[in-house]
Amino acid sequence: MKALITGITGQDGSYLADFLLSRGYQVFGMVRRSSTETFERIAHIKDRLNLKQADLLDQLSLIELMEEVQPDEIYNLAAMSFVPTSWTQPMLTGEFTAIGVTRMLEAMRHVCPQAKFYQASSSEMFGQVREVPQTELTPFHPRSPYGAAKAYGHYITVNYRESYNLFACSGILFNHESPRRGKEFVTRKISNGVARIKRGLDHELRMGNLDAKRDWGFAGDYVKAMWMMLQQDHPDDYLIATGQAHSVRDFLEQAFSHVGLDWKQYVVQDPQFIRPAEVDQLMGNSSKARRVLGWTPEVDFHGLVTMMVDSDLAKLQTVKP
Ligand code: NDP
Ligand code: GDR
Repeated sequence: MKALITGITGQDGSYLADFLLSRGYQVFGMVRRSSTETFERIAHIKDRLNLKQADLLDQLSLIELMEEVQPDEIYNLAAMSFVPTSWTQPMLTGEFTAIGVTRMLEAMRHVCPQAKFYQASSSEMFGQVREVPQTELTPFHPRSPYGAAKAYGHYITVNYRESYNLFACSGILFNHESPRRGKEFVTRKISNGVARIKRGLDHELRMGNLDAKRDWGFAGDYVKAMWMMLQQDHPDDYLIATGQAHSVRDFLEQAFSHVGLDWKQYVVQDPQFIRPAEVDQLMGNSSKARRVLGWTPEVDFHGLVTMMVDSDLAKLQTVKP
């Protein structure tokens, strides 16, 4: 089986590549050209991957990529994924995160319509939530250009499935984290900040809204759900979440206490990290995925926090203040 992953250099792409290689897949990764390589997360498997250059902004590059690879499964994970940047670069976010999905679907429709397609949709589409917990049927109310772009990507995936009979699935994934998470996202910012303070490299951690609540899971568990969706007889949409919500404050408390520190002595609130519009709380009901796919998360909130802090502490072991 041949799988094509866009966004293979990102957090999810790297875990998905690990998972698919372990199942005997031939894994092709789409990477965009840059002056320096961004292969840190896939360095351990790079020799086993087939990396190909193409870009979500360039339709012909996607068509040629699919002609060359002829994939059985396509996982479209590439996107501009950091919510704050979507306010400063809303047009680019729309091009990557929204129209990029249509470019992928068009390439697949023309070159390999029998392939199976996974779209990385997001709980950010729920935004100002209409009900708690959210399900596949909860109406969307995005609160950022990123959330709006993802809502477009979700609907165009459903639309291509219904219009052209493609095997196209949309996974509505809630926040998922890991030691490979980018350092600007709140969980990794905290785990890295705690490790730096513990090692004497920093004395404070500057944060935004501590009241926001998220349903945080482990990325390694969530990439399995992506694959499971494509193994079904029929394409459909699934919500993936733990069903537990915690505040940013809870995350801080657990992360600092794991290394024997009191978070209140180090955290400073900084208005530069407050967003123009906030998503106050997200919590998902993933009973459809649990029932139909047989998916369950294996890492809980405490396990996730300690995994991330321990990993960052280990990375800084030899760094001197
Ligand atoms: P990351 O930000 O870690 O990775 C994004 C990837 O997209 C990188 O490989 C990046 O490449 C690539 N990329 C961005 N723009 C382009 C482009 N124009 N052409 C080709 N590649 C591009 O994201 P995650 O791994 O965390 O998330 C994966 C997907 O899932 C994203 O679509 C995200 O929006 C979505 N999602 C994530 C959730 C989460 O909690 N992590 C939850 C719900 C949805 P490069 O290395 O070159 O920058
Ligand atoms: P999110 O993730 O916006 O949910 O999108 P992020 O970790 O950036 O923010 C989560 C919440 O924490 C609050 N917060 C801070 N956030 C950051 N980044 N930095 C801070 O200092 C800070 N202080 C408080 C935020 O206001 C927010 O409420 C992630 C991305 O992976 C998306 O691509 C994905 O679709 C969604 O998760 C589901």
